[in-house]
Formats: sequence, C-alpha cells, structure tokens
Amino acid sequence: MTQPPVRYNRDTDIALICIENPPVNAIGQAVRAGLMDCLDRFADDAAARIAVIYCAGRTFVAGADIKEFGKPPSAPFLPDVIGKIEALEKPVLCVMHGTALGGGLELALGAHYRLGLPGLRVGLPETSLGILPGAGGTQRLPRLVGMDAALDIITSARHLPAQEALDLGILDELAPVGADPAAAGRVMAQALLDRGAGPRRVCDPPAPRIGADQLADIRARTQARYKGQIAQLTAIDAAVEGAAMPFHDGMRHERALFTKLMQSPQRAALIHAFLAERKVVQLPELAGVRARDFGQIGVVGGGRMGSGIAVASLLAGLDVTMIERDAQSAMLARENVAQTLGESVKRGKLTDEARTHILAQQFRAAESYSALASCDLIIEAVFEDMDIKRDVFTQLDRHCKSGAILATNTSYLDIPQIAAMTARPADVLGLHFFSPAHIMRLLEIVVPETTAPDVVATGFAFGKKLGKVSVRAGVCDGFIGNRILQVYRAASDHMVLAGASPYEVDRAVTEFGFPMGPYAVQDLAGLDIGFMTRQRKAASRDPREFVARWADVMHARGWHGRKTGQGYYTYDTDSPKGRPAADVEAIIAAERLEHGITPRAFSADEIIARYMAAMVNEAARVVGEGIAARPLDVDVTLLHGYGFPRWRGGAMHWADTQGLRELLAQIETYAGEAPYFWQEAPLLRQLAQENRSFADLNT
Ligand code: TC6
Repeated sequence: MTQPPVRYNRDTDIALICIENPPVNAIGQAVRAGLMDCLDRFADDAAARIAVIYCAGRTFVAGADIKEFGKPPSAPFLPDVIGKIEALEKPVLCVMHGTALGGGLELALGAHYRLGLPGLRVGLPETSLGILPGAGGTQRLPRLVGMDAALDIITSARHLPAQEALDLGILDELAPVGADPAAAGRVMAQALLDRGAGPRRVCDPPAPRIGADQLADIRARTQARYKGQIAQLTAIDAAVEGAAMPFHDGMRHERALFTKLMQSPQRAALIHAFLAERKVVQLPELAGVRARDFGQIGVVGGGRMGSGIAVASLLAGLDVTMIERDAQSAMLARENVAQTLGESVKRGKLTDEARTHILAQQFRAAESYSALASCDLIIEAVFEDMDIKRDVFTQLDRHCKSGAILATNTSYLDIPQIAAMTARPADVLGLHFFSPAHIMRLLEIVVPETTAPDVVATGFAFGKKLGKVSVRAGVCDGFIGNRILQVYRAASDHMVLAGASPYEVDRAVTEFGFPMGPYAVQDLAGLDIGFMTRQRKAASRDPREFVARWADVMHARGWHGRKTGQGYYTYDTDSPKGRPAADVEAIIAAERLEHGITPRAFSADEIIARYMAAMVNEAARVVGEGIAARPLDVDVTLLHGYGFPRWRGGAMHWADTQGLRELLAQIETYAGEAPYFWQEAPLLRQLAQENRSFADLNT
C-alpha cells in the first residue's frame, strides 16, 4: 500500500506532521488534502500541545505543484490550508531544509514559528513563472520583513540563503549543522512549550505602507528590468494595494490578481520553459546508460573559448590540464584562466583565496600532449580549421588513455569527419559551448551516429556538473542554434533589401523581447566572422540563395563592428552602445538600386511576423530531420543561447500560440515573393494539416 503524502504522529505532547511527496515535496491536491486532515487531527488531539510541520527527503516544499497549473483548480486550496494553520489555537512550528520556495515558503509564513536548517534557501520565485505568490505571500511577507525587502524578494524571484532569511526575520532560528528536520523541530518545539509560547500570527500586525515616490521608483526599475513581463508589476500591485486593506480583503485581492496571471499566456510560456529545461536531458537513448568518469578534464587551446571551458570546469570542482603549442602560449593561457577566474571574484562568486587555491591545486598548463595522458575527457577549442583539427585529434588519439573521451568545441565543422581521424570514433562527440563559456548556460551536445551511448551520457553528466543546460543535437552545419540563426538573419536581410532599415529590424526584435536585434548582434560578434562564414559557404551555396552584398562592402571598408568602432552602428565615447552608422543606409540603397527594387515600408508587426516565421520554419526542419530530438529542445536552445524572451517560451511554444495553420498560410504568401527562401518545412505542413501542435511532439 502506498503511504499517504502527509502523516500525523505524536511524540508525547508534540505532534509531528510530515510531508513526503518526492521528488521536491510539491504541494499538489493530495498534499493539501492530507495537510487539512492532519491539521484537524492536531486540533482535536487534546494531548498535542504544539505541532511541527516538516518534510522528508531532500528538501522542504519547493512550491505548489507546477504540473497542476493550467488545469481546473481542485479543493482544498492552498490559501485555505495556510489560513487554517494560522488560525489554530495551538502553536505550529515549521522546520525547513533544502529549499522552501513559493507555496512552500508561504506555508511556513502561515505557521507561528519558523526554524531553518543550515544550507536552506528560501524564496518566492512565482514571478519567474509568470504568476505571483498567491497563497498569502504578498500579504504576509511585507508584514514580516517590511515592504521594501518584500518587494525585492517577490520581484527578483531570488533564493535567499538561510543567514539572510534569519537576519530579515523570516526565520526565528537556525538549527546547528548536521541537524535532522524532525529532531531539530522537536528540540525547538520543546523550548517553545517550556517558555509557554502560544500562536503568533504574521497576519496580526498592520501591513507596512510605502511612499508614493518610492513606489513609483520601484515600479519604474521593475518595468525596466523585466521589460514586457506582467507578473512582477502585478505582484507589486497585490502587495501594495493589499497593504491598504484589512488582511482578509488583501488576501482576496491577491487571489483575484493571481487568478488573472494564471490565465495569462506568459504563465504558460514560463512554465513551459521551466519544464522543458528539465525534460531536455531526459532522452530515451540514455535510459539506464552509465556515464564514464570525468574527474580529470583536458582542454586544448587557451584562447577565450578554451579558458572559458577551463574556468567552467574548475568552478565545478574538476581538475583541468590545459595544453598550448609552446611554453609561452601555455603561460599566456594560464594568465587567461587566472584573469577569467578573477572576474568571478569581482562578481562575488568566488573569494580571492579560493581563486588562488584553484589555480594551485586544480589547474595546470602544459605544452605537450603527453600532459593529457591521464585525462578522462579532453575538449578541443582551437582554431576552426580542419587541418589544424586533424593534427590535434591525431595527437590526442596517440596520447590519451584508452576510454578517454575526445570532444570538439567546433561550431560548424563536420564532427563525423573529425571522429574518423581517430582510431576511436565511438569516443568522439561535439561539446559546443557558447562564449563566454563560463557564463553562458547552453551546451549543445553534438552526437554523430558513431558515438557510443555512454559517451553521450558522459557529455550530459559533464554538462550537469558544470550547471549547464545541455541539449542533444544531431550533425549538420550549425547544429540546432546556429542553423536556425542563419535563417532568421537571412529573413532580416530579405526585409532590408525590400525596404526595411536594419535599425527598424533591430528595434522591432528588441521590442518583441530579444535583448538585441540581428544587426547589433552581428556588430558584437564581428562582421569579419560573418564574412568568413559567407566565404566558407560560397562553394556549396545554391545560386538561388540571396546573400546581402552590402555586408561585404562594409567588411571591405574595414568595418568589423564593435571591435573597430564601426559596423551597422558607430561606437564612440558619445554613443558607447552605438548609433546608426552614417553610410550604411546608402550602401544598402545602392544594392536595392542594382536589383531594381523600390523600397517599401515595413511595420514592426510585419518585421516580427516574417522574422518569427523564418525561425519557426527552420526550427521545424531541424526537428523534422531529427537534428533536435523534440520541439522543446529547440526552445531551450533559443532561450539559453540566443536571447529568446523566456516569457514567450521559445519559438516552438510561440508558434503553437499563434496556430500552425496561420503560420503556414503566412509562409505560403511570402513564398510568392521569394520561393526559394520560403520553402515550407514538411513537418510544419504536416502538423498544420493534421491540426496538431509542436507541443504534441514533446513527449
Ligand atoms: C508556487 O509555489 C505558487 C504558489 C501559489 C499557489 C496558490 N512542482 O529542478 P529539478 C520537479 S509556484 C512540480 O531537476 P533540482 C521537476 O520538474 C512554484 N514539480 O531538481 C523535476 O521533475 P522531473 C514555486 C516540480 O534539485 C523534479 O521536480 N516554486 C516542482 O535541480 C526535480 O527538479 C518554484 O518555482 C514544482 N514546484 O532543483 C521552485 N519543482 O524529474 C521550482 C520541481 O519529472 N523548483 N519539480 O523532470 C526548483 O527551482 C527546483 O526544482 C529546486 C530543485 C531548486 C526545488
């Protein structure tokens, strides 16, 4: 018989209410109902003088059950459960370990006393899921910590360490290191009984108010930081407007705003992103496959990418041996790594002592492949040239131990060809990091057909250890992300040729929610990079493909983007973020003239419609060809590597909200103008005809 998710026991006069709902003790309907029963039992149990609520397993309650969102709500509701705890005439103590998040922290705020275990993190991350703390969080937290601190916690969605929670008064006490939730709860409960402590309700004192100027300032800052999102401002409304009402009216107001957000497309998109990030590593091919050991990492090449990969590995506690071509380059590589680690010190992520320790104990730079002999996983990050890669992989194959995994960080070279350069193609795969590699969370794990399953599993285990979001990608030019990027960039060029300005495109795209538009991004990456890509592809390009020649003209003038102070934008001391460059429009106009094109106007809506249609169409091709395992893999890639606005969920989720039939019809219209570019993806056509969505493929 399965155990109920909430259990009631009594130890002399202390009632112990234990929640056990693996993996993270989310409060679903069964937990809410179980809590209601246990609270009734406690109220009726004359021998019980105090109750301790705690959790079994790795964490306290990590929140309401996200998987229930979007379904019809079922009683009992969480605010009622928490209200019942708060109203009890006998004291209730909540003991938290692991994480107490969202509805979990709100549950604890309804208790009369709160104890934290060391290592606890608390927070109200609901706004990051497009909702607000709808179980009293916006009403109780301000009463406990003040309005300013509460608004910061609610809008930032951040996780507070236990000490900060104690300092703010969210916790009454912190248990000693090594304490167990039930035992620590019993000790504190006994102490409360000994001093005759009764119920102490957070809802009793009046809510703090905030001045109009301060509120306006907080709202303006929040709006700027969470551009386009509605949950943060709505949560501020719930807290501030609720504070002007009696507690129970404030609770009703919070509920009304919560319900509104729960129905919003932003909530659906953000929950999709959350679940997709977890599902992306769940691949049937890896079920039951054990990863190999990877304690010792080798990195070939100490440039920006190699150093970033080394630092990401070092920060994850792994040992790293980096090799460079000679002693001087090895010394420079060491300096690069030391400097990159120094950035982590500046950002407060690492102490200076820890940095010194890491450099002395975990890292070494060498100039010979033999230094990699004991490494388990070696990642090559050298120049993108097949001859250079051949030399590297031949050497790696010769010097690395049997069973060692050889990975390439190439962005576009043919990985099966690289694997075939070795006598161990089953041990070779692509680990495509994004720059700066110690900061960007995306890792594309590129899997040629020859790669052994345990090598793929090791790639995923390594990504997890580094805190990356790892996505499986098949072999093609650009893998998932860069392949799609090439196409929506090309769609922008088509629009610019037809009359839109690059600045109109960038503006529309940033208003849609991307941090930068495609032309500003090209300036950042360097227009020389784009030039090299065009050169590389020239030989295999279909003559029907349109390639913007204005980009070559700009490159020939030495305009390489930010690094030269001139690209699509001019960067100088007056405008460090760039202003439209004087001649760009004229260079583009000359090309239109050559094509006999009379420029026409594009609205921001049309720009986005075409930009997104191109993105979705290519993404559908990528899924249809099996390059991405599922549509959600594309979404996660675009969210973490390409600045896709999280609150829109990713290109495939967005496409579903628009309707695939509508998108297909749009593409058919565009194909009238540029049939080669706007060929519809077979998968998009199929799903549209069958009236299905991309989400149907996210199994
Ligand atoms: C809320 O509380 C609203 C309240 C108002 C109501 C009126 N529900 O992340 P992991 C699953 S909103 C259901 O890999 P970790 C997750 O999908 C909520 N399931 O573990 C995964 O399942 P899978 C506010 C959840 O150790 C498994 O648990 N709370 C929930 O790396 C393991 O997850 C939050 O926003 C959930 N709430 O990190 C916190 N949470 O194996 C959300 C997780 O089937 N959770 N799962 O794929 C987290 O931030 C992290 O999960 C963590 C643990 C830090 C708790």
